[in-house]
Amino acid sequence: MTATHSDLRHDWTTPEALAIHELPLFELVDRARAVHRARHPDGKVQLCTLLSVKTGGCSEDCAYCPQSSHHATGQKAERMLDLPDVLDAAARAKDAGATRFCMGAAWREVKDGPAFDRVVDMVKGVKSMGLEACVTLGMLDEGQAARLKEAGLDAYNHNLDTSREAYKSIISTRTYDERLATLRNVRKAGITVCSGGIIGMGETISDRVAMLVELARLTPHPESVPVNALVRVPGTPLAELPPVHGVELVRMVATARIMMPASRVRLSAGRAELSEEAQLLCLYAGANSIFYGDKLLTTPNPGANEDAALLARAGLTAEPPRA
Ligand code: SAM
Ligand code: DTB
Ligand code: SF4
Repeated sequence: MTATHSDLRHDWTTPEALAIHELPLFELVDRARAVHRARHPDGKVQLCTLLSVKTGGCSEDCAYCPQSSHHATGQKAERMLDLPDVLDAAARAKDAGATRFCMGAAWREVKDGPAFDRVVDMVKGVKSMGLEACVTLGMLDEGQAARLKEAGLDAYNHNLDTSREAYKSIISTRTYDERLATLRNVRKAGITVCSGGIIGMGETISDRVAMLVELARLTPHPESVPVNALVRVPGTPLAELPPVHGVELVRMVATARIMMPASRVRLSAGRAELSEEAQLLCLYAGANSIFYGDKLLTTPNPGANEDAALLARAGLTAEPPRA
């Protein structure tokens, strides 16, 4: 299969995506690999480091999230980090080889005021260090998106998380359409869109591919698509669900790669419970980005040394810093 610009389609349907997702595994991986090689011939892996700049105490009831105040996870509401601490962490991430620094806040939405002003300063500071800057702050209006753009923000993460159908059983405090409205505001401001979801929350395979269809119907496609496996945090309503099998992640990554050929597909939360072989198969099947650093937002991630060793063993190289 030759991938050309005409392979960027926005008219995907769920049955069509399901047929791809359900192909025999090697057939699926072969197809995804062909798209991947045509579109991303350098084969480099983007390393993104996460930092939670405002942890816990969130008013939303997202069933998967350890930071929701609706669940007794033992995660305390902390005060927002100060600018110098964030910049220190960004410098450490850069030294360790990350090219993107992603800052998260446990907010339902951005509110104008001192906290948002501080985030704007964080973005400016991170950019001045030569790193790409990404934030994930909840819902955002057009004016706030424009301010972030002006500060130099490269990407805004806002996940659809699951299908429109399944969304209602995972979150009751906001709607799918609100999620899509924020993505429109981000796009309109000229910031690149990072949006993906989580598998392993009790959804059907149809829900998984329906989420990919929602993402692939966005025009343009999100530049980054994080594929997370649920991190089952004690105290959340989803804590007792069975773990995601590595092959399920491979299928999701490969299907995302085929549907959104030009996007970065990020193998995101859940790697700490995944074998190295399964991670490598995800990277082979189209993932070209990972979260890099000992911690995601509040839960553990493989250590930077472990990831460096994983890439080295496979002869994979990290994306170099931008000149
Ligand atoms: N509060 C903002 C929001 O919800 O958009 C930003 C931070 S929120 C923690 C960012 C994303 O992290 C969620 O959309 C979800 O996809 C992911 N996430 C949160 N908890 C997770 C978990 N236990 N396992 C996997 N992904 C998780
Ligand atoms: C994304 O898709 N996954 C990241 C990032 N975007 C913000 C967050 C994962 C969080 C996992 C649970 C935690 O560490 O709190
Ligand atoms: Fe709050 Fe975001 Fe967690 Fe939902 S996912 S509870 S909005 S921090």
